[in-house]
Formats: sequence, structure tokens, C-alpha cells
Amino acid sequence: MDKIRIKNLEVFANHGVFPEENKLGQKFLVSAELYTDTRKAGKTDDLKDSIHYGEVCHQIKGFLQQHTYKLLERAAEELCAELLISTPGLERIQLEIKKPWAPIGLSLETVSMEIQRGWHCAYIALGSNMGDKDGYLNQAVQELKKASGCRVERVSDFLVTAPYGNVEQDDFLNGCLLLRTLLSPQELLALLHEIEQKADRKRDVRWGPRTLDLDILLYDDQIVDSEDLRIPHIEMHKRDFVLKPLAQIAPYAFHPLLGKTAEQLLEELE
Ligand code: PH2
Ligand code: MG
Ligand code: MG
Repeated sequence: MDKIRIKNLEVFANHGVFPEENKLGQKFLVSAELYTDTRKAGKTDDLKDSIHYGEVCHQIKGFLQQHTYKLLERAAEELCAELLISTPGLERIQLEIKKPWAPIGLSLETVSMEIQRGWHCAYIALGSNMGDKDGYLNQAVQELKKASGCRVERVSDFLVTAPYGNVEQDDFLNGCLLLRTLLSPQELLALLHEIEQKADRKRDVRWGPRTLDLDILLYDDQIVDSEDLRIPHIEMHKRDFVLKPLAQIAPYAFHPLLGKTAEQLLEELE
């Protein structure tokens, strides 16, 4: 992808583990690569179609001077999030913060850290089969819209579906949404659990009735296999109540293990 490069922007700020660093301050050098599609600006010659690097530089300086962190890690993490959230068109950023005067009692050229952060695409399945089902699903959409580092980009229709599995229970209302997020898969899972808890979700019967169930179906083209989280969702290709709303909002959403689109998986299931 195209990128705009900022090299060694000087900022005097107070980050550091040692109290004298917080008190006296020191020079930091910030370099950034701003990943953004510059094609349109390349055609129109209009700054509105690109990212104003001058504004970004002032924002970096302002941010690093308004906060005092102990670790470069934290300063870089928070600065990346701030820039990604506030800069339209910024897809991804690579950020390096150097300390040329790190007070470690030895001579060195610089110490630095570098991270890369960006927006990810996650598809989330929504389900409810207790109480005000439509209310619970809408509440989940609202909570995700409010969450920091999250943008709800598309929401499917909600459809009434017969319960799948062996538990006798009421019909479900199911849907799916496309989320753009700065959260990692594990952080996203924790957020979804929090939203389920707010909807009075009780975890007693496995696959039993629930006020709100939020599952991560896909996260970019990543494959995750940990104890509490598997992506792609392990059962998604067997469930029409997942594939129908997914195919409605993203027929070409791609299952990285099965090598098929949502539309193809739905067709096969039917
Ligand atoms: N969720 C389950 C079990 N069965 N059936 C339908 N129709 N919709 C669901 O969301 C659903 C289900 C466990 O997550
Ligand atoms: Mg589920
Ligand atoms: Mg679940």
C-alpha cells in the first residue's frame, strides 16, 4: 500500500521510567509510515483526498507532550491508536520512537522501539432467544459502535431461526455485522464477553437459551487456535443462521481454512 513517511520528528517530552526523566524531559525522535491509498489525491491534486502530514506531525508532538508514560511501549501504543482513530484514510501505521539521550550511564546513539498497528476486519455473529431478542441484538450493535477502536460498518437483517442443536428452546433471532477494529482477537473476545454480561447473559447450559450471544466468525484472514478462542468459528460452515446473514453483508467473505466464500459455504449447506 502507498505510504507517507515522517522521519525523525523532534519532540521534547517527559516519558521514562526514571523520575529525573519525568522531571527534566529529553529529546525524542519520532518516525512514522502512514499507510493510506494516495491514488485519489494523486489524480485530484487536492489535500482533502489525502492525509496532511503537517497536521499529523503537530498531533504527534501535542500527544507526546500532553502525556507522561513510563514506557516507550505505552507511548507508541497510545499514539498509534490516537492517530488511527482520528485520521480518516489511515489504514495502518508503523511508528518508531527513539531516545537519543536515554540516561543509562553509557554512551549510545539511540534506543528505540517500533510497532505496527492498524484497522482489522472482523465478522461477528449475533444471536438471542430470550426476552426482547431484537432489543438485545440492537443493544449489542450500539455497544460495539460506542467501543473505543471499533467501527460498525455493516449490519445484516435479523432473522428468526429454529434452534440448532439438541437443546429444547425458543426460536432465535440471528444476525451478523462487519466490525473494523484496532483490537486484537483476544481483546475483541473480552469486549464481546463484557457486552454479553451487560445483557444479563448467564453461562449455565452449553448451547442453551441466552439473552445475547456474540461470536467472532472471521478476523482478517487469521487463524487462531487457543484454548478459549478459535477463528474461523469452528461451526460456522455448518450453520445457516450464521451463513445467511454473513452472505447478505459479505458474500465474498473468505474462510481461510476451507478456501471458500460465505456464499459458497451457504450454497453447499443448502
Ligand atoms: N446458537 C447456538 C445453538 N443453537 N440456533 C440458532 N438458530 N441460532 C443460534 O444463534 C444458536 C442456535 C449456540 O451458540
Ligand atoms: Mg454461539
Ligand atoms: Mg458464544
